[in-house]
Amino acid sequence: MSDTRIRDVRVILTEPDNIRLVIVKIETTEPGLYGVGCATFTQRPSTVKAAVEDYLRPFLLDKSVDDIEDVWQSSYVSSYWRNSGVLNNAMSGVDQALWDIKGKLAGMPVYDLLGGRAREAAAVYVHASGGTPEEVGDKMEAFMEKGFHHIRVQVDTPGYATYGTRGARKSAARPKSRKDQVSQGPIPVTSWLREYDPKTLYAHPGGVFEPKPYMRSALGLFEYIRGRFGYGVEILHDVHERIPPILGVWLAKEVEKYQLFFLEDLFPPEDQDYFRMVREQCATPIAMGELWNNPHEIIPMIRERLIDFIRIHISQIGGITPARKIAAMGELLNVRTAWHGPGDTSPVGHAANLMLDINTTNFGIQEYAIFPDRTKEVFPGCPEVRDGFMWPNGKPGLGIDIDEKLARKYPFKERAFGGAWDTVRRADGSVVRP
Ligand code: GCO
Ligand code: MG
Repeated sequence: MSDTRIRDVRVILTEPDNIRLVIVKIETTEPGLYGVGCATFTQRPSTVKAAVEDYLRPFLLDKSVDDIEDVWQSSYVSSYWRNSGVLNNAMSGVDQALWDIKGKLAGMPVYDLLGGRAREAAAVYVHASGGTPEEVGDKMEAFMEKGFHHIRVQVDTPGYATYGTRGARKSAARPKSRKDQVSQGPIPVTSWLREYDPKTLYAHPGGVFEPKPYMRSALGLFEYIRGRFGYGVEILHDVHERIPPILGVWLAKEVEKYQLFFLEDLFPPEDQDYFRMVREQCATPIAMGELWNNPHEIIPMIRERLIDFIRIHISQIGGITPARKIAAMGELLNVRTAWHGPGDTSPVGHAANLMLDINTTNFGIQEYAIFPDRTKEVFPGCPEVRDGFMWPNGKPGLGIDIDEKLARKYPFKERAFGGAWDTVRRADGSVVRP
């Protein structure tokens, strides 16, 4: 039991790679001893900052750094209403920072605090996307030459907004601000009966998404990839919750022959009961979780083995403390982890992911956003990825730091619409889940 206490709780906002990141730094009464944690909710960063500075900071000052579990449980009920993304991210920043401090005090990496290593490194997957299947294949080939064996593949749906590709907004010029946002009015009824002409579609920032053209493009991509590379490479795909559920059931059955490593976000959380239909009809491996904030969403899906991979964004459920319990539940039911790890998980969040990846028996795969050097310089100790694996550096705590002086070089930029996630719409103008 150390008598080290929390002296200050600060939030650092930075965006070295044009993605807004939120880091919590806990400074202690021990000179020079501090911890860092990821609290990144990139669409609502300033609300997380307020949740930390206005509520958790006064609640935590002068508490012992030792009792992470007590800090988490008391913070969890300190807002009375709980399980929200903003409050969970705030708690995650504190939680991960306290695990970082505990590791530094113990002189060991967090995975050793959790019981040591189940593996030396964590296999990762990276993102290959493109305008055509050939372009996706070329990106895959480049990744495979670098030793990556698991690759997420996403291809444009010509003329439409497609999640995970650069062509997302080809169907509409992206207005600079709300006042530039112009609607060309609804599409003429006649075009409803055939492939839409992108020039006549609703002009709005996120572009137009239609399920069937997307599904045909995705299936064409998998056919092409398996034809070009065979079955020796693992491919993953993210539906991103955009298609009507019954089409998702059909898609899961249709892709079974392509032997995906997993099919992600086939349904939105609101429709996740449909996974029962998928389980009854096919063996396509299912991944879900980045949109979960609440145990009530998570527990049934693991308890009933309705998923194969837990895709939770760890800061969205409150940090390492809850994540390790969910991983343990998954282990008992043989559901594997695949923690969310895009560019809007900070390098500190990737380091936290890695601590669990190294310790957890039911590890599945780790998503990895390839950070540019600019970002790695802001976060010394950013987990290293080579030969398709993410490697721990063995340093105490999370093994990562933040260079605050450099972080200040990348303040948040002004963004139209407050930096909202794209408003993607159907051709009739109705909103599509993101
Ligand atoms: C993924 C995710 C991300 C999210 C993004 C939201 O599988 O990595 O779907 O791409 O869309 O993190 O901010
Ligand atoms: Mg996803």
